Amino acid sequence: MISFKYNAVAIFIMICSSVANCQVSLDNAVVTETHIEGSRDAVYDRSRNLIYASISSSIGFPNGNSLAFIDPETMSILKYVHIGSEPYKLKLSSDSSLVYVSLSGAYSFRRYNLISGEVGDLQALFEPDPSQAEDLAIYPNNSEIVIVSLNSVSSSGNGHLNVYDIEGQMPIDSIRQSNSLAFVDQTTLITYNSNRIRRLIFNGVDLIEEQSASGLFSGWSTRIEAAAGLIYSTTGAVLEPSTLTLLGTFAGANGAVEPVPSLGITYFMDSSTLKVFDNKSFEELDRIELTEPSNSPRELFAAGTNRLGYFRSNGVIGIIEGIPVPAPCRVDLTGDGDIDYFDVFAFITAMVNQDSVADFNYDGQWDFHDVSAFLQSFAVGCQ
Ligand SMILES: [Ca+2]
Ligand SMILES: [Ca+2]
Repeated sequence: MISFKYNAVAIFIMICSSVANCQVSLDNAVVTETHIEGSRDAVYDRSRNLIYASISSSIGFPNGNSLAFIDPETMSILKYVHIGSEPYKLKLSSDSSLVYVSLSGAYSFRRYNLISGEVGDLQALFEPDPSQAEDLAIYPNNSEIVIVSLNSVSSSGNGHLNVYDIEGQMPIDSIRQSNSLAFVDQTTLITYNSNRIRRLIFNGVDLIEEQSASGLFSGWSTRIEAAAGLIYSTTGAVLEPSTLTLLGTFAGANGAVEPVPSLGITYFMDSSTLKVFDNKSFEELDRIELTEPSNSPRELFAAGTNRLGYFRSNGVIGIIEGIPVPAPCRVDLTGDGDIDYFDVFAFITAMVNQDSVADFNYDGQWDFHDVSAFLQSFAVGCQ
């Protein structure tokens, strides 16, 4: 593992729509890049303060074909869990209970249960030819149900959607041309394909297309993300999902995106530059140039308080510290954006099961101190 750290060069640009956002600065950013051998994707678990990376067979026995657990503070690998042939895309459920792992060598996916440590059954992907998962969207109302965009070996990326529950594929008519997927609320799924956006409703039984629109933004490799009820694209476009209309486009934005709606800002990162934008004016607030540019990041994600993480396709995981990112909302245990009775119930269950999501002070014990910390966070709420 090779790791290096450097201070990025900051360039401040005085364009902002509010006094608060005029203070958004990347001047104190510290970038640490670590090559995680064999890694093909990475996600952050806000409840456990861990990064999970999918590790290919290329690193050999015994750690190839695994899920790696990484400490974002030190970037050390805590453990590997054997997961199957050529793990690739990862998705974490909003309640932090399951990681979905697509297995491109086995044309399948499986669930890994973060509470029990159980490796779920292989679920083969056919449409009807063997397929790989191009994207996965976990149903917010039930983490065991997932909608998968299939990429068949016989045709490239036509975005055929299948739905799977714990028993296997559900008898639901597929919808095509949906390559990048994002739930904007409990039941509304937005999908994107080269230049067409669709709004689908999934109620756990049926998947129904409500509306589609084209020409709002385009590109084969463009992807979408949802945050605070809006859709953000890697082109810089922001979309109102209820009407499929464009709200605006961040000027000069491109690359992996991480919206931070609670601070009114959005980050974008390309091969060499991290930029931060104002969500109201769509103007750039600040940027840093990385001194070691390389492959464009495929993912940009919040990785704890004042910390972003990114994943490059060459297996590099980067951490940028000292920039505005709010503390993760750990008290929202159900991950639905509301702090309520259901989170209290989830906390009690997690305490009884000695699940790490309930270890609020990270000391490996489940006691009064965690209850106290949880109640304090519950009273304060989240940003
Ligand atoms: Ca909640
Ligand atoms: Ca504890």
